[in-house]
Amino acid sequence: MYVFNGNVCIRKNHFLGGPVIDKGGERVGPGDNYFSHSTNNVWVDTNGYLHLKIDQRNGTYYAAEIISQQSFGHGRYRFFVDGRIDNYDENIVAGLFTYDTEFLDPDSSTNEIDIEFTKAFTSNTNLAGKNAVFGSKPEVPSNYFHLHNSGYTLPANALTLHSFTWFTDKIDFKSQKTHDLWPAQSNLIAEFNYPGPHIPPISQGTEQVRLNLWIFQALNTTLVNTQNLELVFRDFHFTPLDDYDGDGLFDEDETWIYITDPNDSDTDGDGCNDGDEVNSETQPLGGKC
Ligand SMILES: [Ca+2]
Ligand SMILES: [Ca+2]
Ligand SMILES: [Ca+2]
Ligand SMILES: [Ca+2]
Repeated sequence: MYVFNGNVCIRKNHFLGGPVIDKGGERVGPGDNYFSHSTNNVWVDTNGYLHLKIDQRNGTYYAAEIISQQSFGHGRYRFFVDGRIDNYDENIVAGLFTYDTEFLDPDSSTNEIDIEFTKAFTSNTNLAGKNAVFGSKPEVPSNYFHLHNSGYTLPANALTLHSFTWFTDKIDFKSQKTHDLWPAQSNLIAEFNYPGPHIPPISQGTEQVRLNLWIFQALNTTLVNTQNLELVFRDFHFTPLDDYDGDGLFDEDETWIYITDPNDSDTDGDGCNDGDEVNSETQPLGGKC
């Protein structure tokens, strides 16, 4: 069911099982930042939480990025955030995303699926006054970043959980308060079910998860609010889209949403399978068929 990459890999001091990026000491994208793998910028604390921090040394800001070793593919990605994103400087950007290194040609796109926290994307008037947005950047059309909603606002709340579920033909995004896997509806912050067409394909299994914290247009930007330059991830989960009993409902959804048996395609034994009963709004746990 779950693959707790965070828990397994934190012991090796490599959250997400991957190396910390050192982008070579030159200003690079995103945002023409210097990225550093110094422990001033990226570290895992004694609780096993990953810290990303923009750090100023000798008058220069250094941004942080980490990349997963594993390519996960289709499935549900959950990011357990601990941080007051609402009080960041307006030019800070945090990214939680997949990125495909097969498409590193700068003229090509990178097949991203993104959740981004920032107040900096003011050129898009739909995002004015917001501090978060769901999006993706498909291979075609090249360099086209598709913002999938009008942005949303993360509240003055430290613990938030953000997820996207990547299917062949859609992406479901969600942000919520609390770290409950299945929270009360009142804790939902934003949700967007994107039907395409800009869905990144699975290419060669080369896409990986990246987490970063950087400065928008860093070459020309001075941070005004330097009180909060950090983002903490308590955990990361990836859940593959398994349907063990072939009834059209994912194992995880059967266990937590529908309370049906993920190992039995017809939980109530009435001759109609669980997926059909959920879709036709009959009762998979009894009653009508
Ligand atoms: Ca199933
Ligand atoms: Ca079932
Ligand atoms: Ca049934
Ligand atoms: Ca039934």
